[in-house]
Amino acid sequence: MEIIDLRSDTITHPTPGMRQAIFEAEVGDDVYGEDATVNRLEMMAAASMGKEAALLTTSGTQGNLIAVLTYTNHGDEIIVGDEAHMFWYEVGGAAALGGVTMRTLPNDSCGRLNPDDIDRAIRDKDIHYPETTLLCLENTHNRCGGTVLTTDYTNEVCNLAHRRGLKVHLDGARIFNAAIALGVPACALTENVDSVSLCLSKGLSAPVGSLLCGSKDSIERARKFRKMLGGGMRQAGIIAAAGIVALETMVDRLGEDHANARRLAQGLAGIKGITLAQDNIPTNIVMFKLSPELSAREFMEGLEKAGVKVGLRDGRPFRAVTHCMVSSSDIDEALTRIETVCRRLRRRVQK
Ligand code: TLP
Repeated sequence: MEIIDLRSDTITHPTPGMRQAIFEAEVGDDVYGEDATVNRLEMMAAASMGKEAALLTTSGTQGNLIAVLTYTNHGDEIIVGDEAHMFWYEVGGAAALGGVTMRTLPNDSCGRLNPDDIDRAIRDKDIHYPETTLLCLENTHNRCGGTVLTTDYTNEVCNLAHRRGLKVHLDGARIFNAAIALGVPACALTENVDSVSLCLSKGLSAPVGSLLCGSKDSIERARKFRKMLGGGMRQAGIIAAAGIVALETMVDRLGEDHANARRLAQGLAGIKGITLAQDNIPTNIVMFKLSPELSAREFMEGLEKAGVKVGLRDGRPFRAVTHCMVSSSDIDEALTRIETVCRRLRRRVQK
């Protein structure tokens, strides 16, 4: 039985083209700035985000943390959404290693922060207060179900933050999903942010790596923090080679993942015992819930046996993520298996 793994797009493997590029990669010592493949990837990423420079980081988590270190001083306060990946899933690194407090504001169902809330949360100058120095956004928004922030919204909150003297960092782990969903170039979504961290190892299927993109000065500062965190890699062209193939070949196909996510959502909505936990499915993430009489643990056990993997965390809705390793027929097969598991659970409850 073939396992259909919908836990995350991070489970994707490098494509044959990536493996070939890794094999042939020209390398050098990147701490000396001498890895031509890393340099090329960083230039490509910067160009795609409309920024002057970029820095290859080991992960999205590292890229976000480096952005915090770059734009803040110890003791500052940063504003993040209460559903932000940076707040939930990055081990509190901003606080532990950056020495900043995270002021959370409610994310709405689209992953937005209310501009008035932001305005109110920014601290005045007062001897009692920490300095508010950074606003963090997320696009697409993971915990809000792969929702997208539009260009207009992003520009509006960037202008507000800049007017009040803050920098803006965008967690753009899935920024290309947002761009494809909106039909705009990715750089339109990043024009006014000071930095953006994009991931190669999610929907783009590369094995490792993210890129922090920003101004030349900020990336120079960021490079030093990457070294401090132990992220100064040597012949990293091995990683970057796959990243170049990812940027060249895997962006335009993301629409297929979005179509498969909609197909999955439509199918799930038709299964008795399941309801969708979001109104629409803009990208590749589908959140869904079980009727209260069905047990989440038994559902997960049933799925495991049936060879379907989905995500479940913190008592939240289930999460299914589409990616290039699942086809539309895999989605149909997953739906058949999920339906069977649900039917069995319902029967057990009725007995
Ligand atoms: N998200 C992972 C898990 O950590 C939850 C996933 O499976 O979705 N920003 C966003 C919006 C992310 O979704 C992730 C990964 C990251 C940052 C961190 O990236 P990595 O895993 O490369 O550190």
